[in-house]
Amino acid sequence: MTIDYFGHPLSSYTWKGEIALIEKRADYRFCSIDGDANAENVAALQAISPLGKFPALRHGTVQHFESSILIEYVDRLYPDAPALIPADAAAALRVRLLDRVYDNYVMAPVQAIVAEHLPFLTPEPDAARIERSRAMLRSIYGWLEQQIAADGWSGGADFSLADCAAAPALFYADWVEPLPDSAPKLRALRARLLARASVAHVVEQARPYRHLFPLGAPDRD
Ligand SMILES: N[C@@H](CCC(=O)N[C@@H](CS)C(=O)NCC(=O)O)C(=O)O
Repeated sequence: MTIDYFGHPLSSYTWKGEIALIEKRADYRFCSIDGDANAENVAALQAISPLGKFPALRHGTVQHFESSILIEYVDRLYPDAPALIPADAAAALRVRLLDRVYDNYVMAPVQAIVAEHLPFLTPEPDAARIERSRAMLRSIYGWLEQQIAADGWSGGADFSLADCAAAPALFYADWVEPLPDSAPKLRALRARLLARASVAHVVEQARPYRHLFPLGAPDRD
């Protein structure tokens, strides 16, 4: 049975879940919530996700929102594809930790900065909030640089849930607060992630929407 996957092509958390669907070779249909033509998809999303946040998925009678949760569901649904959450308990904890770090300490400040640059959300940008969020990013870049291996993936030797979170987080974070030269492993990880087919797919899918992102470097990547 095909999974209906609701999201927006430009959305970082939509990328996160779709990267997992592609990695797991899942049978899914991308149900875009972009524009007036997709009112049915918007209504379906709102019926699943209490605040209308995306992504969400529907698989028969099963419904999930929250990207990490729906990735866990997809991971178990397709056991023949490489696991996104390791079977080993300690390794799984490590992967889940990095997933939380990328969502809460990288994507959250990125979203906060972006919100301050969207006049329909924030008519009067708060410079102090922007600087606090940038400082958070600089701090977490330093921590991540200490954590990752020179040639591995985000949560260990294998591509995992942590990479599904890291790919969009590092993609957009670098547009907002560039990864510094002092974080060469993190910069290399971002490049490795962007070269992966699943990540390249979501990046390409978002290209026509880049003008909607108020910051960044749309001419590269
Ligand atoms: N914790 C959620 C975050 C989802 C989220 O913030 N999605 C953004 C798009 S990237 C969204 O729904 N924005 C619209 C809104 O907040 O109304 C998850 O992991 O799925």
